[in-house]
Amino acid sequence: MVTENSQVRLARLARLLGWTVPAAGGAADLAVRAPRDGALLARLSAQTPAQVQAAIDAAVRAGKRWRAVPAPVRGELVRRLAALLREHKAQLGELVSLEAGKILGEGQGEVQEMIDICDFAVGLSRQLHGLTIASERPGHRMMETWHPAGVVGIISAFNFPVAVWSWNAALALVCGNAIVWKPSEKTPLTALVCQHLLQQAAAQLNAERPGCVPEGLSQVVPGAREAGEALAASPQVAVLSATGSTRMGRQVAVKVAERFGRSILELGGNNAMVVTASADLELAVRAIVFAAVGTAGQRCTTLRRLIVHASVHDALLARLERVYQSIAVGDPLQPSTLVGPLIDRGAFDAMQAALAQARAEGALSMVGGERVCQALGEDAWYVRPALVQMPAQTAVVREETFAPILYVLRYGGDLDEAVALQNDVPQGLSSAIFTQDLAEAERFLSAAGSDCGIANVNIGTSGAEIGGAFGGEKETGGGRESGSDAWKGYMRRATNTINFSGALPLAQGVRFDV
Ligand code: UN1
Repeated sequence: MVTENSQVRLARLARLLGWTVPAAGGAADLAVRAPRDGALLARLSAQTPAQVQAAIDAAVRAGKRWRAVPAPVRGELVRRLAALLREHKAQLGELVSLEAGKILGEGQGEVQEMIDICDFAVGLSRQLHGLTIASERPGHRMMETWHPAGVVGIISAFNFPVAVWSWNAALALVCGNAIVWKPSEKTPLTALVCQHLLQQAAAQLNAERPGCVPEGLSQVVPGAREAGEALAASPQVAVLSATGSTRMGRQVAVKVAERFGRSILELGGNNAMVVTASADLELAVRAIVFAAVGTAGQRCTTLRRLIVHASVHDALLARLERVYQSIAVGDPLQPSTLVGPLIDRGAFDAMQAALAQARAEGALSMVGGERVCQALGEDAWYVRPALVQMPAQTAVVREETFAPILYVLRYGGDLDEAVALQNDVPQGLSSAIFTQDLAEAERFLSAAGSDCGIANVNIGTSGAEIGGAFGGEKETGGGRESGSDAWKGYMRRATNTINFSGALPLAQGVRFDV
């Protein structure tokens, strides 16, 4: 049952956040809907390419001033943003649930992920380390220096409408860049709230240090495809970080490469878990269900393929079928719900098409997949997560369908067979193995094991922490965001050689006497 009308809830949250929902004006061609009941939340105007260019121009101007602010002071802006996020975690988390349809705990978790990356970035603001390098010439020193890249463009997806922005924004800002953000056209409201909080953080810092944060440092350009294309095409956008489908990434990557820009791509995943004969099945079931049906199967790290050893296959499948039939699907704002709605009708249609294809390709059994909770709204698209046993890794299994479908495959031989299946897809984001056998775990993590950017042992494929680099190989795009040394993607590297010898020896012993 839907308890509170979505518009009423939006108005209440906006009030608590001190933010005003934009009134429909101009073209008002972006209709924002609440996936939980299909209600219209707001109408915004999509930004035209000329408006996006104006935002980029303003960001270029701001970036030139921001790069001169010492990095630890830039960190102070992000520290203040983190404080505001802590203060408003409950409301922003709920707004994420309202606009993206994820359950309350996941909405809160997403804001926690923002806080975590902000904290990480604050520490980083005192650690943008270069190197010193031994020079082959006497009386010389070499070093490596990191400078801001310039303007960083961010294209984000509906499923993590705020956390993925923060991975990019927090790092880009401490690294000395200005940012221009095109949020998903399905979730622009949460983006506007983030911008509102960042502006508040900037005003606080400017009150203490007048003129520190330049006007226009952060721009949000709600829009559809044309707005993203304008970001990709502009030579003034030094780095473009794009999260979304492989189809979108392919277009963005080509456009950015054409002008020798840099892109950070975080695209589709087709994540698998190998369950070996020695696996702890109790633990595996819990990990599988969270990874496969959490966020209604709409994470890029969602578990989509299960590769199970023949000796435990039937027992595991029977346990999973029981859980799948009883899992709580419903209004994401009800605390007891575990699976909320799909984002929209398009997602539902794509899921049904994939299931029909799976049947045509010889599915051996299928549980779930049907539409449920129609009473919550005619334009609200809830499904029972689908568990589909397949005879082989057919065409549909090799594709990413952004919905809760878990394909189950059996392997009978040794681990090499399972790893070959796991790697035999175009995508390479996340992967996992459940095993109690140390040698199997190590083989899975070795160079001959999983070919993904993320490889886990005895945990699922999703729910990564911010401390590690996040991203994947092959059609996932190769980008790395978030922790580890991903910050280097937002900076340009300069190699410096300094001569304090009074002579002019040349490298490689070259003689050039004039
Ligand atoms: C995404 O789905 O785009 O690992 C990001 C996770 C989250 C991030 C997912 N921390 O599931």
